[in-house]
Amino acid sequence: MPPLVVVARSLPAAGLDLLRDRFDVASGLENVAGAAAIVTDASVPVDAELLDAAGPSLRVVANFAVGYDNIDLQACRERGVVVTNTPDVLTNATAELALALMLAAARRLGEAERIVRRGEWTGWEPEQLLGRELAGATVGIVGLGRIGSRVADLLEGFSPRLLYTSRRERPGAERRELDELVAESDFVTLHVPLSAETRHLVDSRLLALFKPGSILVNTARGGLVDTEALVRALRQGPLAAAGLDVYEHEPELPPELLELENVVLAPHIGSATRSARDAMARLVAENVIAVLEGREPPTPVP
Ligand code: 8YV
Repeated sequence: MPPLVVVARSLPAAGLDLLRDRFDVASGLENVAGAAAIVTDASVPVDAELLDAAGPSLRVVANFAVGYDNIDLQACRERGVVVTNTPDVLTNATAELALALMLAAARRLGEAERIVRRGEWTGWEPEQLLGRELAGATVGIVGLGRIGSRVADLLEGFSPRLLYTSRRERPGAERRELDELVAESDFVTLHVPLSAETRHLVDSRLLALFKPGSILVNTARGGLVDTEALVRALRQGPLAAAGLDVYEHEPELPPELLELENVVLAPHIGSATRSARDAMARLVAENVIAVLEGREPPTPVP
């Protein structure tokens, strides 16, 4: 009998076909007993209970995501289960969405589109929907890892003044402590993983330090931001606007956020391009195949 691979939700054919060629593939966590591999994504919590439901046959949890805050790594380690993720292949797609949200929030695109769709556009107005320009602005990148660095590369044509928080150095950009970065930036974009240390990194204390009229973009994880404090900062300042792709309790969004005109809301689509999702799916399959064939997987989580 080939090993059982259980796909918790779904996986694009680019990866699924590779798995089906070699293994017995089932979908749905109700089939997890006896699985050698589980394919999860960011919306699937992986805890001791799930690992024990799979049982001692389980060798790998392959996350269809670069972020792995949904996985209890300690519980996996204790059971000798390897965890893998999908870095690199979604870096550009996610960085492009961060730029899209910066521009959309700055140019009030959501609000503008709603006016047109409601049939409320009565003609060109000299001072309607005035926004701000990204070119020449000060952009603060929180976390200069793969995605944050790609955002910095993509921003080059806008000739921004770039600030960042990170251990690494970036020539041509200035390193700052987080408090200083938010106080100086016109745009702040988040690119750090969610962990116990970074949960509510952007809280009411930090939001009070943001530059008046600035814009916050979050394509990382909703838990990085205290949503209630964010709503207050969007209503009363100092934030002029926000562009969000991720939320604290996805897919639930607080009604206060939905009512605000100055926030652009996307449904967690950072990596949602055909090429990125296919490459992620292939990498998931390569990780599963490597572990089940007794090899080192290409992208293990450390
Ligand atoms: C995933 C993401 O598509 O990779 C991540 O960490 O947030 C997205 O690219 C999504 O989380 C589903 O796993």
